Amino acid sequence: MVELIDRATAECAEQQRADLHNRLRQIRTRVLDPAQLVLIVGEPKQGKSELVNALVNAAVCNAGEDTTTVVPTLVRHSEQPTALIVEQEPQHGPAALERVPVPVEQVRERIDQAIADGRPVHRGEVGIPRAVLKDGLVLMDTPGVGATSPTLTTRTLAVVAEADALVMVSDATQELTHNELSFLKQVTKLCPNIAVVQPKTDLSPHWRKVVEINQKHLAGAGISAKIFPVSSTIRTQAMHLRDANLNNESGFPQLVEYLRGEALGKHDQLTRRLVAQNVADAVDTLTESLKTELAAQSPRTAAETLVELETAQARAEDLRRVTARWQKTLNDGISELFADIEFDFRERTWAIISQLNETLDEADPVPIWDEFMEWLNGALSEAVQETFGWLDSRREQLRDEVADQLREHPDARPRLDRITPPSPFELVTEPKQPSNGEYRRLDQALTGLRGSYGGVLMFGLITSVVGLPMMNVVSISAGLLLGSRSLNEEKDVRKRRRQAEAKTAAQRYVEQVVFQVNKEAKDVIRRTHRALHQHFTELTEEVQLEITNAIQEIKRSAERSAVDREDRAREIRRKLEELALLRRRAGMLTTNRITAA
Ligand SMILES: Nc1nc2c(ncn2[C@@H]2O[C@H](COP(=O)(O)OP(=O)(O)OP(=O)(O)O)[C@@H](O)[C@H]2O)c(=O)[nH]1
Ligand SMILES: [Mg+2]
Repeated sequence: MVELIDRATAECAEQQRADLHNRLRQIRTRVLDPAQLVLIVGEPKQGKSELVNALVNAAVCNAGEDTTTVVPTLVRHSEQPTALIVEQEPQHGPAALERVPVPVEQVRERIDQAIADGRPVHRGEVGIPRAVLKDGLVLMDTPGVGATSPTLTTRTLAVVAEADALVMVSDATQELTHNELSFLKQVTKLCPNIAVVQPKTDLSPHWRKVVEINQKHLAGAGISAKIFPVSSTIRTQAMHLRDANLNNESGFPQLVEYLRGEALGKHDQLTRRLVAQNVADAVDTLTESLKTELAAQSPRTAAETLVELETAQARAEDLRRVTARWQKTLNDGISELFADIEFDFRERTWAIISQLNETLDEADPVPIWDEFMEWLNGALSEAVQETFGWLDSRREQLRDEVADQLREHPDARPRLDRITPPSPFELVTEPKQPSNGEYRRLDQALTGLRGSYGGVLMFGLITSVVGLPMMNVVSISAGLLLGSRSLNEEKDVRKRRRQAEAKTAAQRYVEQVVFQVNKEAKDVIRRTHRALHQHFTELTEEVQLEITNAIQEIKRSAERSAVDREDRAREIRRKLEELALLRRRAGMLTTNRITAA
């Protein structure tokens, strides 16, 4: 296996693929390392640390109701008991680690002390002589994940990828939570070798029920993991009393058998799969890029070169035609917009003006003035909105028309920001309410008097013929009648004058708004023209450059000597054969163990 990795690594180095090269180096270290790492993970306070202690029958990890594991502890086999505190030394580079030896029986206190002193503790490492660990089993107690802080989860996840097997601890007092299940789902992708351990069976009378429910949960989530119900407390007691029955009762023998048998047994198979997968991946990537290069090496005949050159030149010619066409479309479209926009808004205001005239022909403008202006402004802003909405869609239409002509870039439509319709009313002064609204009482009295005076005089003279005095019932009545009539006439004249004045003012106002709106709209059109022109010019230039480069490349390649190319092609073909062989061997690693070994 190692030789296979080395061959593949060498090929990667030769093809200057540092990424593939590094990955294979990592795999190599893992294959050579006899240690098989089993990570003990789970939510806080489930009994992870206690489980490790019970497994190795030594209090190497800090466990208890009031202690929380903050840094991982690694427990491996060693003839002599040893303990280390591994500290990160950032001043010696980001990955530099320093190992501080400590007496094994003090390891828990020393780690706590170091953390309390603010030292950058990375993990603890304990080596003890235990049969369980003899075949290279390495246990790692980890800080609780999930509930307390999500960063712990990410840190643990990074380690999970390195682990050979995973033991998820969730105590037997409670079924697996939603969080625990989703954590399991997440980690199966990184490490398919998983067991669920449920400690504290001594505390939970219903642990069998819990295990049964959890089996269903796991099946439902599509996770294939065995469940081991155990009691760390009973195991510790059994070890102390050397009582085999009690040990059986603790559930640990099955767990130990699993860890030493299945987890370790599978290790070899997993490593094979890992190596096969990664070597195959690397070889495939190399093959692919070599094939591409080989295709480029095939010597072109003079005729082929000529055809290619002609195609490229035809493209250039085509581009020139297309450029002329889109420029014409854009310019025509813009001039049309200029003409249309002027007419569009004016047409919308005609309806407003005719309604305005109608209103002011009938009503006296003075009492309704405020209401009238509110209506007028409302109608005008509605018209402005409509005009600019229309302008927006016309701009998009024009952009699409131009873009359609650039077939080389069918999706090359610039985004046009929506125009915010202007508010022209700020630039135009509102018309004032018509003057002479007030008709003073004294003036009214005088006008009435003037009318009645004539009436009295006229009818007084007529009635005086029949001998009545100048001032009589008839002449006075006639005076009153004529007086009120001339008063009414005068009021009417004044009202009409006000109406005429109001109409002129309102129409002038509308004219000014029209002027401002047209000015704004034309500005928008001018800006659109500039933006579209710039965008499409850039696009055309890009295509132009691409074509020029292609033509140059064709010429260069035609000049390159055919002999050189033939040499390189031969070399590539030879490499490809070698890679194919390597690929076959990687495949055999998982199908046929004897030949691969
Ligand atoms: N009765 C009983 N108590 C247990 C068992 N396993 C763990 N405990 C107790 O549960 C508590 C938590 O155990 P720990 O091993 O510290 O839990 P942990 O998962 O390491 O906790 P964190 O490191 O804080 O995440 C301790 O008080 C243990 O004594 C068990 O099998 N039976
Ligand atoms: Mg712990």
